[in-house]
Amino acid sequence: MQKSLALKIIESRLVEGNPKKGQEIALKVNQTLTQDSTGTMVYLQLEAMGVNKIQTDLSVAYIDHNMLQAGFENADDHAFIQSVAAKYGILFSKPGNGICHQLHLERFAKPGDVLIGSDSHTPTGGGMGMISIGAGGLDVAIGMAKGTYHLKMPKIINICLEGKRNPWVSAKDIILHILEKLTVKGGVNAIMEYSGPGTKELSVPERATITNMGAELGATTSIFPSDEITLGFLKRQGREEDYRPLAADSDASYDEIVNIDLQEVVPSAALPHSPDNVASLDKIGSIPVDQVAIGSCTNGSYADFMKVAAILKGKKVDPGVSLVISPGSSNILKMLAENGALGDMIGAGARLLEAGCGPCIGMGQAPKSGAVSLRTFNRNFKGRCGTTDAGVYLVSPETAAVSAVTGKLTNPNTLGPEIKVEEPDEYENAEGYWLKSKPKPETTIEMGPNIKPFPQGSTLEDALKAPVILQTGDNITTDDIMPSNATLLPYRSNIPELSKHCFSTIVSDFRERAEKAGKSIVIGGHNYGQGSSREHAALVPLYLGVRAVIAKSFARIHQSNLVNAGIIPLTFTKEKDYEAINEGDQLEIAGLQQQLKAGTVIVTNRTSGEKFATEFSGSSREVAMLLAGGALNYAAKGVS
Ligand code: MIC
Ligand code: SF4
Repeated sequence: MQKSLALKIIESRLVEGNPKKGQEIALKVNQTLTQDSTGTMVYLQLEAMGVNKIQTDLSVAYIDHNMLQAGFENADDHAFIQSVAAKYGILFSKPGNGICHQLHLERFAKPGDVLIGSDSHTPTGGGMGMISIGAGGLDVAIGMAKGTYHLKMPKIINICLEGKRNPWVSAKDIILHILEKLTVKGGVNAIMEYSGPGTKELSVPERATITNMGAELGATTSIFPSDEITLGFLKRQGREEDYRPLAADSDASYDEIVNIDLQEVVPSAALPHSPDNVASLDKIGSIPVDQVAIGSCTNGSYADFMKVAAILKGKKVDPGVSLVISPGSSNILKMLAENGALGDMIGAGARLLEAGCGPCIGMGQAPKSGAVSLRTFNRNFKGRCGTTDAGVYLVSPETAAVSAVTGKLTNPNTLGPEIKVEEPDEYENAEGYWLKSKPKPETTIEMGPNIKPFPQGSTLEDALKAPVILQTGDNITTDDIMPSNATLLPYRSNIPELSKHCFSTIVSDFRERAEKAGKSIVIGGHNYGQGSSREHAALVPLYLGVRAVIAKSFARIHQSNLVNAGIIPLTFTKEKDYEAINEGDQLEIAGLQQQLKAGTVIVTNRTSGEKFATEFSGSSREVAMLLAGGALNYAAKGVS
């Protein structure tokens, strides 16, 4: 059989199972990355596992999310992570160095390797021909401890890029076009493998923009071939030795093929409040804009900012617009400062933030009430920017920059000939923010007062009787389940405090409902738990007594996080049974352990008297985890 690139890499790193679609496999993990807002939990779990030595070739702990230090909490988390990094010899990236995905692409992504990261945008590394997968924190902790990662073998979808793009069509417009076509569910349980002549049109940072937003398709990961363009990028990064040419066989077989004609792609935006709500700029029209934010792990590259600077040079930001810029890494910031581009942006009236996630995760720069905010980011879920009634439009850096000047949504093609930016001969490699050391097992772990023990599941009871305390619609995000913003991110290591805000975008009294019920069940629609990898969206419900979530379908990472936490994720066998359930209904499951092993779980609705069937789609290993009360209890039993 002619093989896809993804299958070739998976086979080369396979340690368990048969890579057939839907079957559980385990891969050797070469690299891990964590960021601080999920990292505190990862390292608390690593410590709880009593690990002596980590098993990866490289593990990196980045501080990039919780950068506002309005109180001691974030700084305490940073100190905690720094001390754990020293203990295990994990490379530590200090605050200010930049966003994990941007830095990892620059310095460490390696064609053919396997990376797992406690952040859903880890697939950014796919731009470099590596299998890089976003995972829950506990999976990353286990990845470090055991050097392996379990997943269900995804289907492999080939996205064939054909034709030549038109002037002013950016990589962002290409992925928005794919999102419009495939939707936020289009990549669930799939690897998106790019091929075709159109790939030769794209630099590594542009490929990374596309693989980054594969997360918004719900994909397990996305990957580009490793070719002469990859080699060029690695040379500029001074690490040519990491290059390996990698591609699919010429007649590789795929589960699905999607052809994209680049000629058809036009400058576009994702309208509020979903990344797949895409329309062309011409169709949306020139709506007035209040805020423009440029940066993030999607569009924080050197070339992105050089284009922005070229558009802004000698001009002035519109009086009604607040333009905020946050380059993806300190290396990029330094280059922009040294070559004058930063001066051009500041001269036009841009507000400069440090290199980090910043406004993308609502850490400051919440727009004004009812604002239209154009962002070069990847998610525009309601309220994520910090202002519930603001509308966020996801756009390319070129569209963002020209609109900042005109004060209204503007197609960059109105600027005339396209601005082309060459990559520099040599990328910067600022050493000042990295802390490298050999493992120092004697290191004292710094635990500030905000760091509280995390909840753990208990052995599964054989009968569950609990009320439905919430019924949600489709596409509920982890930002809905456990919102994140400048007020809440400081509590990522304090589950009791976070629990006050669980589901607060949907109902104001979820915690009260849960406390009243003791044990409870949540009902969801399709794609339940899409978005981030944050396991807090499972740990907080666990803490509040949620024992099962029954949904029409789940997003991949969240489903694993539920199992890891010891909450049972079940899917309706017949979707129409969702309609027959009401909040407050008492549900009962008898013989739970046996039923889970069999894969079909019958639920009795004691309120209506009806019975309905649900499925558990996990592996036998995951059943064993649920029986043990979650992944940590399971690991403690000495099984992998
Ligand atoms: C996000 O973009 O939603 C985040 C914040 O990076 C999350 C991680 C988190 O919640 O800490 C993600 O994408 O996984
Ligand atoms: Fe950071 Fe935003 Fe990227 Fe998440 S999506 S890693 S918050 S820049």
